[in-house]
Amino acid sequence: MKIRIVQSILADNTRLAARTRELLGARRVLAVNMMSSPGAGKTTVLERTLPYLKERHGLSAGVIEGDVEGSEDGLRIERLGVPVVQLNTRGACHLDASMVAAALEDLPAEGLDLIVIENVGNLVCPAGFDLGEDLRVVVLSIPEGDDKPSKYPAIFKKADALLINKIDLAHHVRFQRERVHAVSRRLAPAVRIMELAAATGEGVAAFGDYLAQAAHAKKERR
Ligand SMILES: Nc1nc2c(ncn2[C@@H]2O[C@H](COP(=O)(O)OP(=O)(O)O)[C@@H](O)[C@H]2O)c(=O)[nH]1
Ligand SMILES: [Mg+2]
Repeated sequence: MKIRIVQSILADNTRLAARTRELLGARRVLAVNMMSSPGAGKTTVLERTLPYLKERHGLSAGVIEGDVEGSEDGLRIERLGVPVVQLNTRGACHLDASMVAAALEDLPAEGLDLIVIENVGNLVCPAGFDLGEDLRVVVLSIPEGDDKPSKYPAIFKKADALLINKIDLAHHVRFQRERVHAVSRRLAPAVRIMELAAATGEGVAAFGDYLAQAAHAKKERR
């Protein structure tokens, strides 16, 4: 019985995610699902990257913030002048497609080139839920340790891009970057790995350019 219930929820999720993909496909808006453990730097990456996308590439973003409670991250994004919807899952450790579909109704239907969904901080639960995104970006920060891709393979396996954040702390923490590169490439051979320090801005342009290229590619898709 329990298994049937789980299957029906997942089937529903897949259907809703497909609908979102269709909607954003018609609008030619790129959707990005950003995942990491709590504190890896997702919001800081957005605070740096969204202004860069606007200034360098003329691209406008909207953001969906997923948190268990609170609106701190939503307020951080709002301060950038970027349209944002804050979701509270009240205990759930991931966003699902129905939450994202509801949040989309509160973002402008016109004028956005991309939508970034900041998932609930967790390296396990978000891996199982398609939100209708085009790109999955996983952020791993140096202080979390270089063993995370081997210990939480599911999320790294589905990553289109891996951001290794907080490289400014590399001298203080034992972290073998080569190990992370090797394991994540074994899990996801096509993954694009970028190293950055969102706090200082180092490497942010490369990630911004990567998103800009994907957003332009979606616009030109027939
Ligand atoms: N040293 C350092 N700290 C960072 C960097 N990026 C984010 N942080 C800090 O890490 C903490 C968590 O960042 P936040 O963006 O809120 O992470 P999130 O929970 O993944 O959204 C904050 O104190 C940030 O200032 C970085 O590149 N270097
Ligand atoms: Mg955050």
